[in-house]
Amino acid sequence: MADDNGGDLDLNSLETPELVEQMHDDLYDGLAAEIAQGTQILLDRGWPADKVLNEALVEGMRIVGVDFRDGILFVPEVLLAANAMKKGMELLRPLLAACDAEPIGKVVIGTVKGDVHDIGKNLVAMMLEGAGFEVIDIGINNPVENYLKALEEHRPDILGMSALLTTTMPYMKVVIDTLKEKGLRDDYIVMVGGAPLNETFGKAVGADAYCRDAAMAVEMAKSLIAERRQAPSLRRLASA
Ligand code: B1M
Repeated sequence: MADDNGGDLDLNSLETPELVEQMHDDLYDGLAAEIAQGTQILLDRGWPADKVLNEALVEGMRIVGVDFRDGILFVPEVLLAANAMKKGMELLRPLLAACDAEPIGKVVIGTVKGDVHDIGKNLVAMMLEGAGFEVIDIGINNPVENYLKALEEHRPDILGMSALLTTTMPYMKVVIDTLKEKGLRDDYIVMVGGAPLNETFGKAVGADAYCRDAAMAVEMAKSLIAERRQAPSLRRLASA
């Protein structure tokens, strides 16, 4: 990253709004070290981690996404941008996940088969951890067998699935239908998310909730767990 005179630009010398704009440019250019430095400067200037995440990193990645869609950026450049975003997220992770309390629930989360997008899923995992959930992240490109294995091993309250492609999102139904066939569907709360999904799709595949973003995933997880924990006593009352 160079300044207008061709010299190295000192990110520390920028006013905060210019720094945020510069970070959008640096993310676009896949400059990981600069993104890490900019993230740290914003934190040092007192920005909360979620503000840095949303205004500097997620907004920068939104701009990348538009030019990727329009054929201005290609996979290698977008990979560099994703890598730069992850460097920033690494610094935010401990801040977003700081929580000493007992876990309020357990979540297994992973991106579905055929899909390697993991930034949104990682963000959801981080925010859930920050809200006090224990999160088991099974990564990307998961066939149904991986989900079943993780569910059996970890016995979570919630199964979370992510998909970013219109071609991979139908796989969520494969996973849910397999759970049904095995008589396991009611053992878990199933939450789904990813940019191409919507509420109607979530209902159609048989999920308990569609989550538009990470904040909503946290709210949903909390309220669905509370509902489920209350349900047995309600059932007892109904049969009394
Ligand atoms: Co891809 N890609 N990509 N890509 N990529 C998209 C998704 C696309 C929309 C770009 C575009 O055309 N505008 C497009 C999909 C079109 C479609 O299907 N409708 C696309 C395409 C086409 C492709 C390839 C096919 C390109 C190619 O090879 N020709 C290819 C497919 C690879 C594969 O998966 N098999 C591909 C590859 C890649 C990279 C590898 C280069 C890279 C991924 C790197 C990585 O993730 N490690 C990449 C990226 C970075 C993107 C964009 C630019 C950014 C995605 C992202 O990280 N967003 C994306 C364009 C876009 O979405 N604007 C694009 C930021 C993130 C914070 O948001 O992931 O939406 P998001 O997550 C949100 C919510 O959706 C929600 O909460 C998150 C946080 O708020 N959420 C959940 C997500 N998961 C959740 C799970 C939950 C709950 C909520 O569980 C409970």
